[in-house]
Amino acid sequence: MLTTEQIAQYQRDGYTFFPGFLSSEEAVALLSDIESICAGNTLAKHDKSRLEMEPSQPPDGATVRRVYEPCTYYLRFHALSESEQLLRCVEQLLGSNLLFHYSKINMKPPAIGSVVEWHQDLAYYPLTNHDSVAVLFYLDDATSSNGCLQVIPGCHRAPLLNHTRDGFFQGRITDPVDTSRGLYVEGRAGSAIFMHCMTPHASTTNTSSLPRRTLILSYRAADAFPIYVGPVTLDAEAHVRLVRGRQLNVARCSITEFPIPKQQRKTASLYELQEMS
Ligand SMILES: O=C(O)CCC(=O)C(=O)O
Repeated sequence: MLTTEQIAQYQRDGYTFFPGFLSSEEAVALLSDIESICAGNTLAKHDKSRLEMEPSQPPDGATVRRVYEPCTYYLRFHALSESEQLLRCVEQLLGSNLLFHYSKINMKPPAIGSVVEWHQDLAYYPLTNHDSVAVLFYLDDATSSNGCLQVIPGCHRAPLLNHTRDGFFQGRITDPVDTSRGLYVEGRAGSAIFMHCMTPHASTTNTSSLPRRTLILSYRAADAFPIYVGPVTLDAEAHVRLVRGRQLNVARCSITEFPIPKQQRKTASLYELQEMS
């Protein structure tokens, strides 16, 4: 369960930190599954439906930067996404009717781990309200030198920041970002961060010799319905499932205007989109 202080921090700052959410055995078991999932893939020959490689490596390089939708495809990740301990925390933030939305693993490998530019998650998938949370699990110790998450606290109540240039969605905030207000959220392997979908966040390249693998799961309230912005909405909905309570038939609309993330071309991930920008 989240403590009263953690819930208050989430509401005030747009994120909260939960040290030791996973035991070290659980983190190690997830890491060992990740090794098996990634094994045998190279830049030249890999399963594009399951993962994405770091682009700056030779064709036979085996460095993966993202695993897509682990909670759909792999048992241990699926079990975590429906674990009582996790759903109880999400329920404390979003209420009792909950949809699982999507999952991913950002590998941030040593020395080359790709940068994630400042962005707000909701800009990618407009919903009828803001009740959507990302839960980030550090599977390695994460520090500012291996690219831990950075957040700007307290911005989640303000209107969405601009992510568009020349009419097209860039996947990153395109107006100047006041990074002096940014915080590094450092934490040990097994820690979890509960982050509001409107919280601006980023992470730097991994310049260290240590990996920073992070598993990210997203949930939303069952009355947060997607706004259709094109085929990308269908892709974003492909992994949605009810995990708590019941399906709702009435959309709760607390957002009256929303910029449509119009894509210039289809991209595989946030990384590709931000690199193109
Ligand atoms: O991996 C990170 O540091 C942040 C990831 C993120 O914001 C994302 O993948 O949307």
